[in-house]
Amino acid sequence: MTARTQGRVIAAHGRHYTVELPDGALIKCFPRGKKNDATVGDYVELTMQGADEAALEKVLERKNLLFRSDENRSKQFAANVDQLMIIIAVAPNFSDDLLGRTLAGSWSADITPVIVLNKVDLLEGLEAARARLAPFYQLGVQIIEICARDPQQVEQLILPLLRDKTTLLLGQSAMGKSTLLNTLVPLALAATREHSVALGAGKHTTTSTRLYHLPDAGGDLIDSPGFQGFGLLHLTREDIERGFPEFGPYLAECRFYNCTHQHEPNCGVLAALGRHEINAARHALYVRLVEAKAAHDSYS
Ligand SMILES: Nc1nc2c(ncn2[C@@H]2O[C@H](COP(=O)(O)OP(=O)(O)OP(=O)(O)O)[C@@H](O)[C@H]2O)c(=O)[nH]1
Ligand SMILES: [Mg+2]
Ligand SMILES: [Zn+2]
Repeated sequence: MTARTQGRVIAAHGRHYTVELPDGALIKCFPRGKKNDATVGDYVELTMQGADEAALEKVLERKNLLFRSDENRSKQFAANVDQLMIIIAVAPNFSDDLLGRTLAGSWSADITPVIVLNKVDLLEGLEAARARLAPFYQLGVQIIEICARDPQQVEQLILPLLRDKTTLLLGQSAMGKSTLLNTLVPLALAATREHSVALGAGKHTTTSTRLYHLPDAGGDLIDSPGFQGFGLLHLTREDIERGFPEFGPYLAECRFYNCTHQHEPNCGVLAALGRHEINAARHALYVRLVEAKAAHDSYS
């Protein structure tokens, strides 16, 4: 019997994976049998078949898995992530709804999110973008303003956060994820493109998720294709609640232990909402997520 080797998935390409061995060798890896649920960031067990190919035998236990699930599809973003960097930009416009969902997905998976506001050189839209971020400042989320093309800024403001961690870059198309990657890892040579050049909705410049090593810092960065939806149908109502940490201090004031904070009497969250201590748009997002989940469950 061939000895088993361990490695980490650095890229997934439909039917096969690229796995990196501890010595840095890159192995083309096919899943054994039909099961094909490894994702970028996974630690896996392989049996070598020749010098640079192997069978993927087993996905080792995950620390976490960031996931999205919409009505007709679900997608694993990445596994074993220490930190999520949500990239938004002064232009094109970012979606508050998607930003809120991404944060909720991150917190409910126990991954610390950081928001990066990119393209701050586009001064015209800067104040408006900052104003839209006000609720997220209030939540205490770390928000970093950068120009991803500027190596000095990136080195000072972003690099210190990345050391010895696996960081996932996530966000809508054209926000500058791959631009930031290229500034940090020049050898990545990732393609970047003006949004106006992209051929309408559904076109992303980056087409697959991939993990890169930072050249000097020790730490990994995962670049991913932009998304247009972030369904959270796989989360239970309790998981969704964990995606809204600002509810936390008020939960003890709810009369019912299984309060859903939507219509119940003596609800601490609704009371705080009434006093404007909880942001109305955030509570509305929570209700949308819980209602989508309930509708999905009752039809499946
Ligand atoms: N003005 C300005 N433009 C930037 C900045 N960072 C990135 N861009 C531009 O924004 C466009 C989109 O950048 P990408 O890095 O391709 O965006 P992305 O998030 O990787 O997009 P997808 O791969 O489609 O998800 C490119 O034309 C970049 O040159 C910045 O700091 N300022
Ligand atoms: Mg990209
Ligand atoms: Zn309540």
